[in-house]
Amino acid sequence: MTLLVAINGWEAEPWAERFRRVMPERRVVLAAEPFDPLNIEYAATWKHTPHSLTPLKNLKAIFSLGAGVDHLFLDPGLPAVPVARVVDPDLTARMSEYVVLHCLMHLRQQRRYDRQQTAREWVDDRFQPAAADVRVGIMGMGELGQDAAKKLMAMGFRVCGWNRSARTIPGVAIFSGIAGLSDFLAQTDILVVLLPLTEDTRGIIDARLLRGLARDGRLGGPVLINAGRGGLQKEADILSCLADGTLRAATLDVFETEPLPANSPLWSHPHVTVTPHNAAMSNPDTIGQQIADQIKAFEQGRPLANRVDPARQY
Ligand code: NDP
Ligand code: OXD
Repeated sequence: MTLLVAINGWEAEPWAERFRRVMPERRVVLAAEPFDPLNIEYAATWKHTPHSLTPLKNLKAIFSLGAGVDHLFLDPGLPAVPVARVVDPDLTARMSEYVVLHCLMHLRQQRRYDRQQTAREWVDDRFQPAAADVRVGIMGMGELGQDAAKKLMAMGFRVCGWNRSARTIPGVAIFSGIAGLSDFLAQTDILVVLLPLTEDTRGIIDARLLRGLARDGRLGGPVLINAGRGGLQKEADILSCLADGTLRAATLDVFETEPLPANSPLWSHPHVTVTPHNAAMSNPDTIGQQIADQIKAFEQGRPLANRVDPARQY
């Protein structure tokens, strides 16, 4: 069997090299190389070129090399075979590092101290809120949201979550569906977005939603952290909410257009922290081995792990 590695936007060679090492009995080809489409039984992809998988008539499964699968469903020619995504403890831990780091940056006002250091200004603030005074609301209590919640609680933050379905998570009040959204927002000082991008969630982070965040928190105004997908947010609304005080600050890892265009006002906004969609990078070492194991199990007749539901798109 042959595995096709079809990647745009990331370096493909380290993935092919890793797959060759962990599945020496199989052929691994890059999309840029010549290959017979009828020999391909598996495809491992990140933002593959739309329609490029359509000729793979013997394809048995597609593996997303990221946790998010919105890139797959952008392809109208996606073959109707099972799709699996990444669920990886390494990736999950990286995302929680990012979320905890940026919640603490906002709690401890680190961007302001950076500016003060540049200006050589000594301002002695004695009365800073503690993590226990701050409420973090996580939209998307899946693999990533649940781990981030645990680690935020270990730091002392008060955490609640918003999900599609109801679920019980010790120590975390869970709100579900559109019916639960306004109560969730009303008790959130720092909004952490870890939702997948689907037809239901596209553009959900808009001015209306941001106006629903708590106004009585200890940070002097609500804060947004989005590490889910750029398509979830309306950047013009984020900027207007920062301008009129609806939002105090934002940390954004993902953007409507990536890379973030050089002329975006987000780059130079004093209350916006920009990171280049690397909150949690997929690691070929861990994920290459997982996909090799998944293929082996699948070929032994076991169900594909981390299967994506095409109807829900996550
Ligand atoms: P999961 O599928 O495990 O979790 C998704 C969660 O979102 C589920 O709890 C689900 O609720 C909830 N959800 C989905 N749709 C809705 C909706 N319409 N309303 C309310 N809740 C909804 O995904 P992960 O936690 O593994 O990953 C989340 C996202 O993080 C990825 O899709 C990807 O976009 C992003 N990501 C970003 C990275 C980065 O570097 N910036 C790295 C990795 C991932 P329910 O369980 O009830 O269905
Ligand atoms: C992912 C990502 O979905 O890196 O894994 O964005």
